[in-house]
Amino acid sequence: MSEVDVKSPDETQLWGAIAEVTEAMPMVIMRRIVDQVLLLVATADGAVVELVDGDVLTYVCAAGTLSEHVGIRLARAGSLSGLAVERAETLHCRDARTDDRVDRQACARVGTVSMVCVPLHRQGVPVGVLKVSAGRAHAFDGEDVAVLTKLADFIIGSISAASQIAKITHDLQTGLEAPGPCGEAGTQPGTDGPGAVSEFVANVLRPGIAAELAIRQQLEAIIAARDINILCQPIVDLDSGQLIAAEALARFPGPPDRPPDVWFGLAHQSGLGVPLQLLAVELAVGLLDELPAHVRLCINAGPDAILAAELPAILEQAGAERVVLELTEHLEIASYDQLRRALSELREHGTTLAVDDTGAGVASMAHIVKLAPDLIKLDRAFTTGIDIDPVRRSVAGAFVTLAGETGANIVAEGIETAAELDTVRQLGIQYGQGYFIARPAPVSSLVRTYTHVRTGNGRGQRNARKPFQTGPPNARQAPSCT
Ligand code: G
Ligand code: MN
Repeated sequence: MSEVDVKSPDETQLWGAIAEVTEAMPMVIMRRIVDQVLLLVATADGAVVELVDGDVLTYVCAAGTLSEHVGIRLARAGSLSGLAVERAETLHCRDARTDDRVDRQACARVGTVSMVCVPLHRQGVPVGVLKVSAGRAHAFDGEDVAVLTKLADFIIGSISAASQIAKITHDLQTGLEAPGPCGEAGTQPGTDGPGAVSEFVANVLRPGIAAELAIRQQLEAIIAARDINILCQPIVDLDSGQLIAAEALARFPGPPDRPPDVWFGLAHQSGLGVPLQLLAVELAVGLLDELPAHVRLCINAGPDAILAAELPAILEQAGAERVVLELTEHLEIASYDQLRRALSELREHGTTLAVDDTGAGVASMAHIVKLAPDLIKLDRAFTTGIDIDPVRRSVAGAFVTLAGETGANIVAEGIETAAELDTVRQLGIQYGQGYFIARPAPVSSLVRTYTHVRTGNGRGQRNARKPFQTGPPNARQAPSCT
């Protein structure tokens, strides 16, 4: 397995990210201004920043009742905004229907009856207007006018600063790219080059952005090189010790050494959650050939991966009917209907469903109720110390009942001691997984050793029920296990 280099994101990516932030900045600031103004002046129902464009004022950013009018252009002449800009003075209109200074037609069009227009000037040059409006007369008082007037400098300062930063950053980039007058690169000696500068700028504008990009690059490299190692951990019948299934567990190359759930979490944040999960699924099903034909392969998948259009084809390649998808808890389910539809397509091809980490959170209970899984994987939290804790025993017992009533099989995860194994078996849990039985290992070593797994006294196959084959209820497609 090749090591992934942990280095800073490359120059173009960093500048690209900076451009994304800076281009959006003046707009983001104006958006925040209009939103906050609506909160500040409680009687306002609309707020807008209008910018001067020759003889016209354009609504560039608006909130509340004015938000639907973004983009409209109104003549400066004959409007209260235009007059406020011209006089460089805050103007207050108590009733637009009787006020000669306003453009009545325009007011009627946008539903404004009273308003305050605050001119925005930069170094004496008119830039635009901040206007708050209301659909009723006399909505504002002298105090509103005073507060808004006081804020004008701050508002124009924020908008100009954002625009200026965008310009300076652009100039800085072009300066660094172009060679200096004597042919030297545009960086100062003693710095770490344009990479360090762009990283500095990026991190000032949006803290952590360079680190995010570096992680994204790492993930892209992992996906491109298909650099995930899949280990398998046996799931056995606790009575017979027979290997029933194996859970495929992804392990990622370092450095840095991160647990798989952290990698998948980072991938999700970077927008690469689905491709990374699908790669793990694809690599896992590739191991099916190496496992005995009766052994199922349990593969973890979030709801987003289950909904991915590519998943059925990936499973089809290698024997969908031997795959058990373990639905993980980490992401919220946007629509159970949608998920059920995707699952029923997968179930038609014989793939079965497990609910992973059951009991760890409330989501797993909803999954069981709404998705009728074929298999319930009882979270390690219940297994740990189950032999000495009556509460854990009673909760586990309740899940055994639930599984029985819904026709699902049940696996105890995380069995670490003989006493835990004995206890879960006594509670009627038929299948188990955990370090006491075997640690995750390469598939070849699992195949070599699974017959020697420790499962207590190995009482033989007492239970006639076939592994993971569920009862007849509802639409489940129980594949045959030989
Ligand atoms: O959430 P899920 O059940 O898929 O998590 C499986 C993880 O639990 C794997 O990373 C695996 O290495 C780990 N694991 C498996 N068996 C045990 C166990 O007995 N004890 C502990 N602490 N971890 C285990
Ligand atoms: Mn799992």
